[in-house]
Amino acid sequence: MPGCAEQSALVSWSGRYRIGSRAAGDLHHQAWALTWTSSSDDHRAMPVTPTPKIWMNGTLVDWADAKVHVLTHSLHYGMGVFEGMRAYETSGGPAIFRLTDHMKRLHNSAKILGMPMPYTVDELIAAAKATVMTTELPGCYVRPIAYLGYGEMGLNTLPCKTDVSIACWPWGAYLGEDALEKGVRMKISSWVRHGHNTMPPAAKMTGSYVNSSLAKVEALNAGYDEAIMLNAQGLIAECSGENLFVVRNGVIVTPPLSSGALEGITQDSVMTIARDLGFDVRLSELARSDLYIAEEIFVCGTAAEVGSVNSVDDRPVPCPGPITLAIAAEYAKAVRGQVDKYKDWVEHCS
Ligand code: PPE
Repeated sequence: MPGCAEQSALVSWSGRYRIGSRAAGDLHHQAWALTWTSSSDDHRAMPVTPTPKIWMNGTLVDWADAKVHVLTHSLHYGMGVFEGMRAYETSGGPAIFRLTDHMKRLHNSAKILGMPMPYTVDELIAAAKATVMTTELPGCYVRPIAYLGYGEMGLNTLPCKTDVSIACWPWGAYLGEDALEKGVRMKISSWVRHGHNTMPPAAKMTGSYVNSSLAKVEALNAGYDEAIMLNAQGLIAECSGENLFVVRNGVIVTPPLSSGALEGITQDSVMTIARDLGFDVRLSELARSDLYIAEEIFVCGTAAEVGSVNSVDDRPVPCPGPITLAIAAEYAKAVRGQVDKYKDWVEHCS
């Protein structure tokens, strides 16, 4: 405030927030204005680029017309389920990696939440392929979402109707272009991964991602790239948007669903690839100290693909590790239909 030097200083906090002036003399309210200064030129931004059509409840509508009402039930109460898939360029045109498995998981997520699904897995597969084809892009990110629509309010979801849409857009490297070679800086989050009796981690549901976003933003504001989340027992669950793998004594270990991890489709692909490459792979509990003394750590997910970790809580991790690089190279070929034994994972759109 002008004329109130003590209270007028703008304080930069972690270089990302600016804390504005406190109302002069108003010691009761201490109204600090907190202004988010991040902008879309931030390298961590993941902007959406429009494509021609979005599939909504059985119809391909123009991107600009794919709208919902502000009283859409899921917007208020967070009950929705979604998937993230990638369509890759292959010699046979665009193909969605493990499309059937993603749509089965979408159905399972809805079943866990007790949400009726108005479309079968096969109908959703056909819809996803048709939507990708409208983009005329060689590859893109594909986002199906099922949510409770307009017409009912209140916590009783039984009378609600499920709406489904599928959108596609080009989406770049989720953890940065050099995530594999240079690795990402990880921070153990102060936010605890939700438990099986709060928000079941087996369901990929919209509301759960509040937990992930809290962790992600905390990590970014502290100068890290990504967060590792512990479960209520203090064991490693996963990252805000990826599964985590740790190499110790030559063995590759990743936390299971029971530790609070999503049963990642990339995680499953990576386990198969790693075994086929001759590595010993286990689904097992991990403690944070396993991370600090790991030989290699990598993360994986549909959006992130395979990325290296270069440190956890400022303890350096050897990076990029040879096992990580070998798996990442095979994964990059598999998703593009270049590895015969994984060709069933590559589901062509035309
Ligand atoms: N854990 C979490 C919490 C998660 O969100 C993902 C995917 C995974 C693990 C890996 O799952 P899978 O894609 O089946 O291998 N996260 C999706 C959403 C990212 C987003 O920001 O939105 C993704 O990678 O598409």
